[in-house]
Amino acid sequence: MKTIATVDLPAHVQVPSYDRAQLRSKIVHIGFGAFHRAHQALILDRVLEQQSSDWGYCEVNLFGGEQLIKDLRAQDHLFCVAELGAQSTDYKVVSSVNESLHVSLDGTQAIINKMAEPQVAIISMTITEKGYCIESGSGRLDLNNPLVLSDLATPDEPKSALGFIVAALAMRRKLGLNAFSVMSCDNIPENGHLAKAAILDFAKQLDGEFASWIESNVSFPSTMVDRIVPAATPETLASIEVALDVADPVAIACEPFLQWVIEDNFVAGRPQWELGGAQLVDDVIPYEEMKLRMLNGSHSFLAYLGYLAGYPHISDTMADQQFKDAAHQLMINEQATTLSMPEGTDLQAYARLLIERFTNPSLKHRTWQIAMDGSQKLPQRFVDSILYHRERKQAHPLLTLGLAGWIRYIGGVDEQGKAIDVQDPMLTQFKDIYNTSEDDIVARVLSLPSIFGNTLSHDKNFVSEVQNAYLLLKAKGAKQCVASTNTTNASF
Ligand code: NAI
Ligand code: CS2
Repeated sequence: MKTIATVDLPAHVQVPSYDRAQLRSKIVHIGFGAFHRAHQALILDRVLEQQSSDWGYCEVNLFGGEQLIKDLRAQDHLFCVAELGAQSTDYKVVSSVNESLHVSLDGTQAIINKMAEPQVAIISMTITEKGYCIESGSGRLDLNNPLVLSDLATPDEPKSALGFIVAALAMRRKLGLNAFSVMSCDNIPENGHLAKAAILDFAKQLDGEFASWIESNVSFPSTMVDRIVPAATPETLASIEVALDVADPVAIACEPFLQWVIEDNFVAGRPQWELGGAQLVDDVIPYEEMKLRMLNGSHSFLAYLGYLAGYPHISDTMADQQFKDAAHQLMINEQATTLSMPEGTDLQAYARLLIERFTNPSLKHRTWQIAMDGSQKLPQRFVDSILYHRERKQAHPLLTLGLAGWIRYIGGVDEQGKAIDVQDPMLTQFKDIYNTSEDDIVARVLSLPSIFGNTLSHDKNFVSEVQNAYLLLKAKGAKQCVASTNTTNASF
């Protein structure tokens, strides 16, 4: 069978020029999904183009993505990244992946053994927000999470990413090997601290002394990761096939923009990511907050209200001037104002760039995809900023409207009366609230402590503001509400 690895690709496709034989699996990455291919794997590839180095990836999938791993192996671990600009597309073959494992193809032990090999210096992760099994209210491990309960009962047969990491660290300690660094590349605030809390809480349940060993030997650098990478669709794969002249089922399309800010804190070395465009800094937190509130916060606002208004993609919401203005105002008036950034950061320019990125018509990023897992995303995207404003008695009408949009969305019925396919780990709780409430849906949703903490539900004015926005949404629909909540008439 012809694959990307066996054919001569057309001249407009950038192909690797370095010797792959030197690569070793020094980074084990958990979560070979859309994002990792177009971000960390591509950045390492850029580094390898500029410097002779043995840093390579072993990709691991624990949940789903089995066919993807089979396809990846069938094409010698090569795949194409297509960067879709508003006018033109660049195609690049990424070759920084050395090998791959899947729990159902290779078994649990093979993955633990790989992570315990002496050359492994970093375990990185893009496992989605819910992969960390954290209670967002407390930031601690959720000891009632079914995966955690199962892994603590049988630590040699882990299922969660945390369980695998802890089992591999136990094996390394037993073998007298050094530890590795654990690097989260997920969209969660202080992702390094959160990964550390989850892993230490998990290890403490097994053995306090082992947990202290982890604390002294493992580092957990935080990272801010950014590139819009929608899920691959048959249409994007078909157009990439035309450009490559061969099918590539592992190919992924994304926007041209890319950013990676990494806390420089690695116990066993790291690639020279700077050569691939990453920024290595001492403190990532301000960059994370900027991105989570301004980019992801407005993404979620557009996703819930855009979906309700009947817009399938983010670029469709941007073609509606009222949505575009509202997103910009949300960024500037209600998110940027909550941030403390290093001197010289230009948040106005950042917001302008975000609007331009969201507008890219080549990028078919579904509002439904971004709307997924809201219970895991809202705390860092909306709630932290809402708390900031309420402490200062400042108005936040767009955050309130976004939140009301989410509450309407999780009700599972759109403005045309059609069912919404709501995907969320808390779906059962949402359904229970909707099925057993009369007029108190909003109040009951706002009383979910794992999303909203314990103070907001006691703030009567806040609850009634969200209730009013929710009722208005029901009565008038998302388009009218977005238009009437725009606080200035200035068009962006
Ligand atoms: P995806 O759906 O393509 O891949 C998700 C990956 O997570 C899969 O490899 C799956 O095996 C793994 N996974 C899911 N649940 C898991 C669990 N409980 N434990 C372990 N692994 C689990 O999604 P995609 O686009 O790769 O995004 C993944 C994450 O990357 C996002 O949730 C976000 O935190 C981060 N990210 C994504 C961006 C994007 O635009 N797609 C941009 C910036 C960050
Ligand atoms: C999006 C993000 O799916 C979502 O929730 O908001 O994945 C977004 O595309 C990225 O964070 C951009 O870096």
